[in-house]
Amino acid sequence: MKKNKLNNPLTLEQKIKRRNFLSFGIFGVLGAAAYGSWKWLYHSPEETAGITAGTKAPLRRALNKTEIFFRRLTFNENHMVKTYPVEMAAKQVRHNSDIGSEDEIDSEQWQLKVIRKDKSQLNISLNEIKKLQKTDLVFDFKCVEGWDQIQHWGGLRFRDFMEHFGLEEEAKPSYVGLMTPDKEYYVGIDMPSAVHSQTLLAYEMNGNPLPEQHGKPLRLIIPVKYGIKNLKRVGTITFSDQRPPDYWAEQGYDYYSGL
Ligand SMILES: Nc1nc2c(c(=O)[nH]1)N[C@H]1C(S)=C(S)[C@@H](COP(=O)(O)O)O[C@H]1N2
Ligand SMILES: [Mo]
Repeated sequence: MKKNKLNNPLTLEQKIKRRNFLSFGIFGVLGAAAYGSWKWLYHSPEETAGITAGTKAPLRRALNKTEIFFRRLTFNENHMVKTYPVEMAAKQVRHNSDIGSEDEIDSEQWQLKVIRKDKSQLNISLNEIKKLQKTDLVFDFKCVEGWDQIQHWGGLRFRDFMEHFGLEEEAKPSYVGLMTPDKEYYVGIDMPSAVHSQTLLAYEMNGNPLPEQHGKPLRLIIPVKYGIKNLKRVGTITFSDQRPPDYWAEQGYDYYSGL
């Protein structure tokens, strides 16, 4: 006992007290820091309205950085979505919501509006699009609601569309925005996914013109993304470095919605 005391001047009880003091002290400091950070986040401004579901700006910045990190890690322009023999495509094609594409439409009257970088507008008819090289694609279409189906679509590759209509300057911004003619449904697509070689401006399903409920006369088919991004009945296409408005992202769904 005596020897012990000489080696270590603190008694066991004193040691425990000191440890307790230290642990509670650290606990308190960390707790205060956590509370401070929460308060800071709580009082920091909301993110820009109308693009995503509405969180705090600093949190959204962090989420966006995380997203870009994983996109760089996983997205590869040379990576192709699996395709299937045409016989495997569904004859009874599943149908989902029709926001912005429920009314009847005359394909002859319809025109695709493209807003160029200099704000000038291109008006493109369906016939002009149909004259160009058609690409057929049979792939597994996936809806976030939990269904998928092998489907056969045909149309103009988005990248061929960009090239044919001289949209080189427009390919530089980070995003493409697509909207229905009535502006009721709209999506934002990151440029690498838009110019992916399996992304189509589709005007055919199972070799026939698109039926009303599948996006007549022209829809986006983007196999690297979930169904929500496959906008039916394209009216207007825009280009920007800021994220274009996105219908489901505004409801809290993932903006990127990639597979
Ligand atoms: N204009 C428009 N496009 C849309 C939608 C919509 O409601 N309106 N729904 C999306 C969703 S959630 C899915 S799963 C697919 C479904 O396409 P389909 O009806 O051809 O199966 O379209 C997408 N494109
Ligand atoms: Mo969907």
